[in-house]
Amino acid sequence: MYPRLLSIQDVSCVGQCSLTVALPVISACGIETAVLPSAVLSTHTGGFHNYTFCDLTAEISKIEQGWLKDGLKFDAFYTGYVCPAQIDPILSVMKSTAASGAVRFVDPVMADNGKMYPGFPDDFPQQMLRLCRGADYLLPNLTEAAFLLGRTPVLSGYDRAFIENMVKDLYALGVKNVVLTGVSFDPGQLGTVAYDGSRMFYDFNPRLERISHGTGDLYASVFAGAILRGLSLADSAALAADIVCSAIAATPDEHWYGVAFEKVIPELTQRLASAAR
Ligand code: PXL
Repeated sequence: MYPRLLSIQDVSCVGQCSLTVALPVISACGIETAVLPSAVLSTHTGGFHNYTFCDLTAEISKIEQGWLKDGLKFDAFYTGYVCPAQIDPILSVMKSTAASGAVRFVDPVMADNGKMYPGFPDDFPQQMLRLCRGADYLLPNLTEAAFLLGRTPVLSGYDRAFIENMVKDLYALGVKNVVLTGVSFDPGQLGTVAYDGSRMFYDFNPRLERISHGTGDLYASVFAGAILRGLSLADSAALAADIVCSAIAATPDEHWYGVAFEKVIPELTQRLASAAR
């Protein structure tokens, strides 16, 4: 099968996040990547101060109708940064255009470092939860995971039991696999835990001391591409983390607004090719 994925998130014209990462990265994984832009911003909201915002909610159902008339179907969906009013129209698109057995990746992009992103209302996690239920792969960071569960984020000082309970509670929301990012038991290491309902897979890398916007989007894009290329949950999570680390290391200091993922696309394609052998 040659899968076609639909990525639903914003276009931040400058800033290396969301669709400007997903489209090249998932395409480089050898997966046909279609896009449904949720909004167009001049830049992302993480550090730029003059961003414009054009909400494309009204376009979603028109686009859906066009696709239905053309008989288009998708084998996979990957949702990221979306607006609160878009949850229902997006659920409708995923229902009406899903090919049989379509896989859903949900990155509940809304918060980081204990705080909601600018412009999202406090009740957004309850809305986002509706998109998360039924996901094949749910990829929250620690802050998003806490908000989805209606809890106060705990960003340090936790132990394995705390993390594993949280991952099991996320799983119980009605998802098939959970990949929790931003987990750290040791200040020098940062990693993820993936859970398929029976096993927990930890993956850690040395923590790179840089604030990097768009790393979650790069992680989710590589992860989705790797899963669709047939890699296992644990291998996809580990590959995504390795690519994010390489991209951060390849990013010049003055390039504060995103990660220079372009430089690591050759590494990504080589890793996928050797995994297929
Ligand atoms: O990387 C997540 C993201 C996506 N889209 C927009 C954002 C952010 C994070 O700040 O602002 C518009």
